[in-house]
Amino acid sequence: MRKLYLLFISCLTSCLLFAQQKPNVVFIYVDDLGYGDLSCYGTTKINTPNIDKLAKQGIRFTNAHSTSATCTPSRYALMTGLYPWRKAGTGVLPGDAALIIPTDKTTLPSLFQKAGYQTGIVGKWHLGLGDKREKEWNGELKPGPNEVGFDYSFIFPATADRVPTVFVENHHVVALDANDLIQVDYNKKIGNDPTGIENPELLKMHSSPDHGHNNTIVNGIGRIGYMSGGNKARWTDEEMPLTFLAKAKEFIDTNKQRPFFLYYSLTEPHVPRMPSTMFKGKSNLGYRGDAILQMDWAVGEIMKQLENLGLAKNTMIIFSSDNGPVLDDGYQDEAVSKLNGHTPAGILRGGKYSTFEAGTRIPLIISWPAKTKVGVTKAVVSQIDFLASFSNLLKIKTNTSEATDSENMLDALLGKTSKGRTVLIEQGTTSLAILKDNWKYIEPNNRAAMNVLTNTELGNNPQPQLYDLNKDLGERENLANQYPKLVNELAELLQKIKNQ
Ligand code: NG6
Ligand code: CA
Repeated sequence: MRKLYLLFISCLTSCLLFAQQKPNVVFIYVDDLGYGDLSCYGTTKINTPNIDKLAKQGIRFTNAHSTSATCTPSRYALMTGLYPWRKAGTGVLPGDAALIIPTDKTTLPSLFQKAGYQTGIVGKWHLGLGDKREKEWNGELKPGPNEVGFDYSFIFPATADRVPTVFVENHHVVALDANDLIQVDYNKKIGNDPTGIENPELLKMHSSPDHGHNNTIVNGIGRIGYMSGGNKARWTDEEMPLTFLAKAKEFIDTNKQRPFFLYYSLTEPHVPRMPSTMFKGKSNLGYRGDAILQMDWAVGEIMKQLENLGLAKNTMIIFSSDNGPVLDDGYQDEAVSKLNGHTPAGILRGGKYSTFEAGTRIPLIISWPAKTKVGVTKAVVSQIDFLASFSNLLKIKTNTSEATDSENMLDALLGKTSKGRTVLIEQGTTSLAILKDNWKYIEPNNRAAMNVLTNTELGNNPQPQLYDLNKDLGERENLANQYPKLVNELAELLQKIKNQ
């Protein structure tokens, strides 16, 4: 009897110990930040002291990737552990799209829920809401983040440049007025609100020629799509990051006694860039640079809060971006004219939308002072791997038919090994590439070589492309003709993975 009792006590102690060791996780996901946009990644034109501090106390990855060169597919992969190009309808979503994440499968947040965490999302969502496009914005918006694993959600539905420009907290638009109901339409003008195309004199920031972004004007900025009503609910761009930061901090504070997973998804430096007054003009690089400083400040505020609450040591902070950088993405915000020699993609070629490296090779920093080693790693990891890696860390098994593209990279993520993935697929806007042993093959593609609107090289070429990233990270010398065997091998492997 006594033996049984002792066994029980020792089990209990180890359970409690494990419970204590479970780290809180704050996943900070920023929007359109490039490989060369942070001072810890080498830029001398922007100073990001808070993110640099995070890098100093953790691991900084030089070969980390989002799955895709735009937002929705990268976020789809993060949530599901599946490559987005396997499923139609995972491209950049309109602001009234239906939810594209299945509600009956394991997702990254539901994994944390199963492990006893409180889970929350604050910030950009862009994975759809409800089960159809025609939505009752004034009612219960469901299914959404709360149905795929988040106990708490405070989001905006799509992008900052798409209507409706409102916050949604747990199924409901925040500050909705029953006498001023919201209507949204992506095909035709709705209601009487002025639009960028009809009333350019009302704009405080003009859209770039040919980009669109000239539908309903909200806060002096033309958006994509039309909305009417909800005037009290509409956000002010200058305030929005402060609102998100306050909500993120509130979530941390509410859950300080138990393990929590916070997905804090910032809009910076995505367009429209309209930073808070305290950051306007601070970077000397225009609003894009100012937005990056604002983002760095918000990261610092979260770090400070965790320290003040005594949670810093056992909280893992992950910092990353959903895709590469872009300068002119729709508004005349001086991102190009005030660039001042800054290179948002660092030495990489391409940018947002591109199959070249700058599309998906993004900054990734992981700091968990209690566990992670400190340093810089070349391990190849993808954001799609978080699901399998956390499944391993939290000891929560997923069904073998789920998250099948996600690989357990826990040791690499914690800096215990520099061995990452051997193979990775990169998704540009219209073509795929495969990375293996630092050789990169881009499949031939007849689509345009340039996104002329954004002035980005897309990486499309009717001929196969092969680059040796060990020697040529800038993808300048196409070696496909010199290594036809390797080209075939990689093309076949890509095909095989596509068919899996
Ligand atoms: C594009 C928008 C761009 C941006 C992007 C989504 C045009 C011409 N451009 O279609 O401004 O909103 O979608 O960005 O409409 S993402 O980071 O959310 O993928
Ligand atoms: Ca993005």
